[in-house]
Amino acid sequence: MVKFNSEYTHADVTPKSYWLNRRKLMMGGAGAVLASPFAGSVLGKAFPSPIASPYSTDQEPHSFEDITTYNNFYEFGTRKGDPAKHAHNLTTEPWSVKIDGLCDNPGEYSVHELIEKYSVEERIYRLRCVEAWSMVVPWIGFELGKLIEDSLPDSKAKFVAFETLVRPEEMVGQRSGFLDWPYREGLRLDEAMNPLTILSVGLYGELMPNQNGAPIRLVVPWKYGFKSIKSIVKITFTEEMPPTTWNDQNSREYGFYSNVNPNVSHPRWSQAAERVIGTGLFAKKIPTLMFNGYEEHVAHLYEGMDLAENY
Ligand SMILES: Nc1nc2c(c(=O)[nH]1)N[C@H]1C(S)=C(S)[C@@H](COP(=O)(O)O)O[C@H]1N2
Ligand SMILES: [Mo]
Repeated sequence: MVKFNSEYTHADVTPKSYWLNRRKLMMGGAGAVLASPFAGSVLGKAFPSPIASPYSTDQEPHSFEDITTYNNFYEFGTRKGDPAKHAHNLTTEPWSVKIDGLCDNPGEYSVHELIEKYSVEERIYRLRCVEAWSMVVPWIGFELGKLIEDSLPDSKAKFVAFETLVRPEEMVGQRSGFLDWPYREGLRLDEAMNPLTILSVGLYGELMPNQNGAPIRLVVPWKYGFKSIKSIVKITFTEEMPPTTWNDQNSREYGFYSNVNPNVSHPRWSQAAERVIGTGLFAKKIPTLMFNGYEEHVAHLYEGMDLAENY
């Protein structure tokens, strides 16, 4: 069922041995040392032997091809194949992320600086789109919480807002007004600090493919995919709940929280089950799990909240 990426056949390492290695690492519990990502590894990969995170699911990742050809990235068009067709036009170097708002240590960092500073690891997470499909992705990233701690948010900061680049010359979808650009997302500060929340800079050991949100994107595995904003240029600490793209576009269909919840239907379709990408349009759907299966790590964040009300 799982297809391995054909582009992943380096002369000296087969996909199979890569995964066997990873499994060995996980079982041995020992973290492999990550070579400097830009130092030119033997394998020619950006992240040749990433540390395997205990937060990873043990499900098999989807193929590189599935992950990079079936995308949502409206800056490059509204169809699933559009990002793979058009995202190569995006210049991702140089790139910096600005940290501002209610914090004592604002700043602006290049993606290289962030990768050097924070320990990058592999996080294999399920991604569940609000359109009721899912896939499993071997992300490379670091915990957003570490960057937040270093930014010293002040006591008034309650939320974190994110913004994607606006560059219509390179992002063909931004030449239309389909969404109100920039794409915006937000998290409550405690959600952003949860160790599951990562900023991702790659997948399958490589730097992030453009269609997946190069050079740096958010991944929040217990929320619907649209919360995981791509190609981030700004992170802002706020007191008020920040506006978010899909909530602005249609607040009846998309709430701020957007936690994966099989018991709360989208107004136009059920969220109780999902189609696993790559298994075919007519394959049987699988049941969707509360918080996308990450309940033990995040349920406490919503204690006392009505999750049908706060969708
Ligand atoms: N900037 C931006 N980020 C975005 C989107 C988008 O259109 N623009 N789409 C979101 C949606 S709906 C999903 S499901 C995921 C898809 O991520 P993937 O293409 O890497 O699977 O990206 C999210 N992040
Ligand atoms: Mo999505």
